[in-house]
Amino acid sequence: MTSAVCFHDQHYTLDIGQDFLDDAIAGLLDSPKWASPKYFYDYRGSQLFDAICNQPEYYLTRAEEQVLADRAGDIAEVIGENATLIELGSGASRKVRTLLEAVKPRHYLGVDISRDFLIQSTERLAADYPWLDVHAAWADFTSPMHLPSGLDAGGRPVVFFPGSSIGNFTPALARMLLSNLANMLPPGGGLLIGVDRMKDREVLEQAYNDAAGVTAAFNRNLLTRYEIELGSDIDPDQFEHRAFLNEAEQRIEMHLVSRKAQTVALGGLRIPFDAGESIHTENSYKYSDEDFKTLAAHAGFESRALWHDPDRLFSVHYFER
Ligand code: AVI
Repeated sequence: MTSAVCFHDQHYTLDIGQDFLDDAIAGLLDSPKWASPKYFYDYRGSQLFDAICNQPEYYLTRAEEQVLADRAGDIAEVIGENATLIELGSGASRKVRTLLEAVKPRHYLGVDISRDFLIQSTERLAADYPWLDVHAAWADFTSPMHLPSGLDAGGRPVVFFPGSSIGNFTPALARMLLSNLANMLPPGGGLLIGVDRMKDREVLEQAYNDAAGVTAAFNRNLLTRYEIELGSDIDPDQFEHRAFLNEAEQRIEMHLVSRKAQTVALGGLRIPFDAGESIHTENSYKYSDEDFKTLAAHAGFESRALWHDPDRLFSVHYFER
């Protein structure tokens, strides 16, 4: 599937290349069972993720927003004038507003897998910042991308990858994704990236088990998509949300655990679950600053700046190719 959205008379296309049913079946036939977290983000999933960001336990968003607000001037200085800002996983495009106001780039390109959410949020940006050339690409940014022509303003192209979304990839895949970005950028191109830091188990586990149950709803929404979009008879309520720190792997793991022995229909197959059997739905890796710099260096990025919130919960790194 290919789709493009454009504002201000410019357009291009990117391949989304997703096959939801094949991926869902592959994950549920495997042992242990898994699901790809990229499928969290349909319209409802994106809304739920937005609601997670407002939960008191989910410190990541507030900490990153504080870094961006406190350091907007420093960030603008390292990026320079006439930049092109490419936001990956732009979602509600909230954090980027602080940056846009400080950096005043010439072009903005939002890239997201959630099409309608992307269109809405980039349309809002285009309306709110009439001086900005706004583009949107419905794309799975885990595939290699190229910089669309027409976005060259003589300034620096900078990828903005907020939210510690890089943590949702294994370190090996994260390195590959960063290498793809490095290949997409010209020498001197920038990468402004938010990375969650390793910390106490309690703080981390609370962030993924909010009292209001929003993260649980976000996790189960994946199964609602299997039900509605893939015609499965799976009942999301028969699966329990579980999120915990796997200290050895330095990651939070999210699972959906079957409340009973059951069989589920999907794509013409019948898939058995034992009581207590889990579907591993997400990893959220946490990094020390040095470990993340090393990972980025292996992908071809040099560290230029690093900022933290006052409680040092979260890091915003700036790298150049
Ligand atoms: C998008 N990503 C960085 C979030 C995270 O913290 O790993 C997704 C999320 N999963 C549960 N809560 C939030």
